[in-house]
Amino acid sequence: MDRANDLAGTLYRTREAMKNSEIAEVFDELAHLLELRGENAFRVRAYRTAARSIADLSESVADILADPSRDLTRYAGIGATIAEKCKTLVETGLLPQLEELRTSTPAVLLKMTRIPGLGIKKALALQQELNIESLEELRQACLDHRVQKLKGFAAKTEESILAGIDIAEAASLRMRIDQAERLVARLREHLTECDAIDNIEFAGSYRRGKETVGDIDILVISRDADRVMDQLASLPGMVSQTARGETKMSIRVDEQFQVDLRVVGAESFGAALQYFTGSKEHNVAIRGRARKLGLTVNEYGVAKLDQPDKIFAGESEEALYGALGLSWIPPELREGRHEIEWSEAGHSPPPLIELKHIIADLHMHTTATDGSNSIEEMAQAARALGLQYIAITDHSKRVSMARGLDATRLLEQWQAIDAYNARQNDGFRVLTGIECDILEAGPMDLPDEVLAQADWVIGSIHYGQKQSRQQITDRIVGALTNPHVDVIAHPTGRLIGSRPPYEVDMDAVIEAAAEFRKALELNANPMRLDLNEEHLMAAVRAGVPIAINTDAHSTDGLQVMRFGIMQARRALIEQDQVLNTWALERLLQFLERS
Ligand code: DGT
Ligand code: CA
Ligand code: CA
Ligand code: ZN
Repeated sequence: MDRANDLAGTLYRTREAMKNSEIAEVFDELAHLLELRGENAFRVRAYRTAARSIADLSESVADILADPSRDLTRYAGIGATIAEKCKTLVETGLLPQLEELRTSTPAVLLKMTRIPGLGIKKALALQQELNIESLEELRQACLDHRVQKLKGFAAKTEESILAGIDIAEAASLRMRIDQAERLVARLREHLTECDAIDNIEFAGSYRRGKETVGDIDILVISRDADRVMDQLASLPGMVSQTARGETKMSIRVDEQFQVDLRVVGAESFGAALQYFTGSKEHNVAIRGRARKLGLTVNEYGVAKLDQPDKIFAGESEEALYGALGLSWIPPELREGRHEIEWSEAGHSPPPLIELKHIIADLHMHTTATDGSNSIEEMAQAARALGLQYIAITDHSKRVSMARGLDATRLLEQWQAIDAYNARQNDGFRVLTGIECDILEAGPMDLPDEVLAQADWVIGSIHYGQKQSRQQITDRIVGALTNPHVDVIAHPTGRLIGSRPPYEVDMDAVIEAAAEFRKALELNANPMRLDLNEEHLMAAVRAGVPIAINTDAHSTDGLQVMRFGIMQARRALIEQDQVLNTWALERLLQFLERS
């Protein structure tokens, strides 16, 4: 049998087939890179169209390909070339053309396009006309005012580029949690093929569920470190080795992600896992506690101070924490705050929210605006996830780019929702809702008498994000005083790694939410995770209920709830503080709409 086929066959069986959203992402990236290289605009557009249609398909590309009686090219936007690439992606998880483009595109161009507001054309012009080879050189060019002398660049553009360089630099340093998750899956799959490996854990900030991750820390149990390291070095894709010792190794993947590997024996796996999960602050506190007990802790286990060579309790984390008189501490709490005090005998940390507690999702879009699925499809997908009710919250008319709804279209949508509910007999309920813009001047985008008819009203800021702190705060607090507004979505507007939060006085917002008995959203999209941990803790302290929502724009988008749960757990949030864990009657009572 042909070896390539054989390999593809193996991968096909062991890998979870690529999801449509992942395939779409590949084509989007392909389009982006081709565009960066000044490729033919038709080709670029063809890939973008393909990405869009694949993301919108209601069936999985992998399933269609697996069925010999069906033909992927019969779907709109998918020609023979695209279909062939889909096949490669589904079978191997990789696209050689993309890998090659990634390596041959000047890294500085990629980095420049991460500068907010700097498009591809401007980035290319800067790179070519000023011979820019790094963000540092670009910064200097801005400081020397060489940028504003170029055609098409104003003094104001130069200023905003300068401000954006920090954001672009930070973005290229840390990966978002969803990127980390994908890299972890890729590493896990590849390492699992090596039979010298007895166990694998991913430690560090990834295990602690931080919203961004600096590098991936892999811990492996094996007696043959060399074979493990060879296996990691052979990871398919763009991999360069940056360091290799006897039991540890570092590699760089796709020119941007750092991965650290450590190989340990089974007898010290728990201690190593504890040590490399961190955080550094948590570990410092752990060592402090050990010393008070006359003990010492390191990555091999625990020992008495006067017998440092007699190491014990290294095999598991439970054993290690237990040896210090502590109960096991969930990784997402290990930040060196109060977790050690709680876990001292008798005090366990509060019972944290779990994904299974979530029975509703109260922020999502449909084809009426910029979503890719219908009300029925969103409801069906939510049901399949075990949810009991959802709210459909499309955009209001101000968001014209997404064909936001005016009162007439909104009322029509609500009629369709009523009709849908009337057809159900399993208790699942779709609430009528709206994501209503808080206009630049302050008022809501739709009249009160319309909002009054909704089950659930979200207030959101999408425009005028550059306004002053006072203006933005007044807008949000103003919305909270409107009796029909129930919640503020993504309250600070940040996009992780690409857009800073707007200037807003969150203390004032939280205070107003508490006073008017409103909720605040934790947007679970890994690009947002907004509110952040600190604001979540302050909100909960003030008694403000949190709505953890996906803001899904497709049925796939409903999957991101897990990222929100992780963020909430890190903020010590419990089930009862999350409004979409409440039975529908309780929610309606809270909303005074029952
Ligand atoms: P990251 O990668 O920046 O998102 O954050 P971490 O927490 O994954 O940090 P990393 O990768 O530098 O190190 C992984 C863990 O190893 C860290 O959480 C705790 C442990 N560790 C590393 N260096 C030190 C150190 O100098 N002292 C102590 N106590 N622990 C360390
Ligand atoms: Ca790390
Ligand atoms: Ca590391
Ligand atoms: Zn939304």
